Parts: sequence; structure tokens; C-alpha cells
Amino acid sequence: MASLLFILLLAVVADTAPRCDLKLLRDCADVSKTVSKASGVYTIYPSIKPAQVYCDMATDKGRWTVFQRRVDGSTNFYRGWSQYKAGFGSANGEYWLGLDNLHYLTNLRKHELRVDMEDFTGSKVFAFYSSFSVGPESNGYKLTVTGFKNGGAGNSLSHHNGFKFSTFDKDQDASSTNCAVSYYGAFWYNNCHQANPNGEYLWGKTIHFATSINWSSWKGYKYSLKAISMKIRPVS
Ligand SMILES: [Ca+2]
Repeated sequence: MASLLFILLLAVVADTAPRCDLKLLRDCADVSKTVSKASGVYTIYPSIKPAQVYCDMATDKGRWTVFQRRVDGSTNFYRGWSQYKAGFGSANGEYWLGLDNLHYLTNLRKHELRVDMEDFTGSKVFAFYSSFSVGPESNGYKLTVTGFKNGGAGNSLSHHNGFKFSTFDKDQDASSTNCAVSYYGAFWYNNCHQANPNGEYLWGKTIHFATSINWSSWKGYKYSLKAISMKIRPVS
């Protein structure tokens, strides 16, 4: 009986060991350390559920897990709560990694945030924040972002520090109106925004105020950026 138990135990250990190894790839920093230092799409495990992400291994020493990316307007970002919770889009193009994954990733270790952006003349700037985390769904996926450092874009995100996430079907903003509906996006809206990374893709200058992909401290509220990506990495 004892030897049978021992064999069963061995079988269990042998069966679980490789899966534990896989789960160590929690983010792109883990991918960089153990798999590859090339930018591209990888499968990571922010929780027990796998997720496809784009890893930026080139910008400022790499190791960045990209959680939001706009490049060409091919993906509709005007989506409801369940979509922003679970994530959508394609990791080799435009996508949103999902609020649950963002919470899992930033919950246990301190993370920094970098927002890279580009206009239609080819100018590239960024904003850096030394601390970034997203709370649990039970607290509305509240944003904590501090420690701004300027990479030419200016600071349009501190305005959103401490606010919950809002979508057109879940208004948790500080406005008497619904910011997500008013500005065609989904974000940690205050009353309402200085940045709208998930707004409409509108190809540069527009007459539409604050509804497109704005980073107001760089290009104001009537310019839709060509590209923007939001990325995080653990602070080592
Ligand atoms: Ca409101």
C-alpha cells in the first residue's frame, strides 16, 4: 500500500513539474530572462490562464509587457466592460491585454510604466512613470500611477491617478455625465480626461474634441495619434 502511494506521488510530481516551469513566464521580463531577448509575440501566464502579448525587448533595455497598443485603427476599441476586463484584439497588431491580467501582473511586484507614442509626421515621444498598479475588480480596477518623468510627451496621466476604470456600460468616473460615451473610449476617467488612449482612431488633426486617441499635453484634444503603446515591467 505504501509503495503504491509512493508511485502515485511520483506520478503527480512528474506530471506537475513541467507545468510549474511554464507558469514562471509571468510576463515579458521572464521571457527575456529565460526564453528570448527578441521583440515579438509570446504566451505569458499572468494567472493560470495564458495570454498572448507583444514583448518590447528593444526600448530602453526592453523587458516591457505591452498591455495596450494602437497602430493603424484596425481594431475597434469602443467596447464594454466584459471586453476590457478580459482583453481583446491581436497581440501582433492592436490589442488590450485585459484588466484582470493588469491587476494580476501589478498586484505582487512593483511595476513601472512607459507610454510610447507617435504622430503622423514621424515624431516619437514618451511618458514614464516609476510606479503603476491596477486594483482588483471589486475596487473598480482603480489606477495608481506616480513618479512621472518626461520623455517629451508631457504628463497627461497623473490626472487619472486614483480613478476607477469606466466603459460605456459601466460609469465609474467623476463626471455627472458618462465620460466613456462622451469621448468614445474606455479608461480610468476622472472628469473626464487628459489622455484618451482607447479613443477613436482618427488619423491626425480632427475637428472632434477629445474623442480620439489623445495625449493632451503633447498634441492637444484635436489630434488623434498615429500610434500609442502602454507597457509595464517589474522594477528590479
Ligand atoms: Ca459619470
